[in-house]
Amino acid sequence: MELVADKQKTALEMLSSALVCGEVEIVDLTHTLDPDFPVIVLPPEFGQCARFRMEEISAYDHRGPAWKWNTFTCSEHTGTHFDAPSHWVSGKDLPNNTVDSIPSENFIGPVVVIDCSDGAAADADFELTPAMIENWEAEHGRIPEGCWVFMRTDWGKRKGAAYLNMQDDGPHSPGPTPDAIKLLIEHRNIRGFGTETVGTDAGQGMHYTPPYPAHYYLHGAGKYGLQCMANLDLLPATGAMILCAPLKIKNGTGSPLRVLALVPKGEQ
Ligand code: 23J
Ligand code: MN
Repeated sequence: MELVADKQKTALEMLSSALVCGEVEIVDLTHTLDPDFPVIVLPPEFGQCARFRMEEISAYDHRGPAWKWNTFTCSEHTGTHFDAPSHWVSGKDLPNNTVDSIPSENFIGPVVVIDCSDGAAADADFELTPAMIENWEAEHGRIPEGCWVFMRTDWGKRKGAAYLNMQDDGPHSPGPTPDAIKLLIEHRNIRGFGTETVGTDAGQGMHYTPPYPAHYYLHGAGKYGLQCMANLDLLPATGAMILCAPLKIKNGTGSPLRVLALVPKGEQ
C-alpha cells in the first residue's frame, strides 16, 4: 500500500489555524468615531477639518418602522485615518496617489514600533530623531524595507483638551524631525509612518523646514500616513502585521478606517 504523504499546510492555512487557536491575536488600533473626538485645528486663515457627525434617518419608527440607520459626515482626515500621497503638494503629481488608486497590497504589511512614550510623557514637544532610530535598531535590528513604522507616544490615552494640547502658540504634541523622516524614507524605504497624535507631524511641525516635514517627505516619496491611532502600547517592537484599508473614495486624499494589528500571542 502506498503511503499518502501529509499535505504540507499553505501559509494561509497556518495563519488560519494560528488565528483560531489564539496563537495570533487581533489588536484594534482604532478610536471610536465620535463627535467629541478632537480633529486637527489649523491657524485660522486656513480651511478646517470637520468633526464626525451623525444624523438619524430612522429608528424603527414612522420614518422606517422595521429599521434603524444613520447618515454620518466627517472630513477625510477625521479620527483614526489614512493619509494618501495626494494629501500633500509634494505628492500631488505622483501616480496612484489617491485612496481609490493605491494598489491594495499596500494595505497589509509588517510594522515596527518605536517606543517614545517616556520621552513624550516628559516633553509634549518630544522629537523622534535619527539617533533614536539608530538606537532602536541597535536593539531590534534594521528596519526592513517596505515596513510600516509606528511612533508610540501613548498620546492615544489622552482625554479632552490634553489631546491637541493647544497653547497660545498652537498645538504641542510629539513628532519626528525632518532628518528622522528622511532617514526612514531615503535609507530604509519604509512604506508608511503612523502616530497616535492628530498628525504624522509634531503639533509644532509648521516651524520645521520644510513645514510639516513628515507630510512633505512621506507623501512626496509616495509613502502613506496613519494618524490618531490607539493602543500602540499593545504592539511588540517587531513581529506584528497591520491591515489598514482606507475607504475607496474617488480621488480621496485620505480616509477614516479601522486599523487592525495581527500580533503573535504573548508579545503584547
Ligand atoms: C492639513 C494640514 C496640516 C496637517 C494635516 C492636515 C494633518 O495632520 C492630517 O490630518 O493629515 S498636519
Ligand atoms: Mn491626515
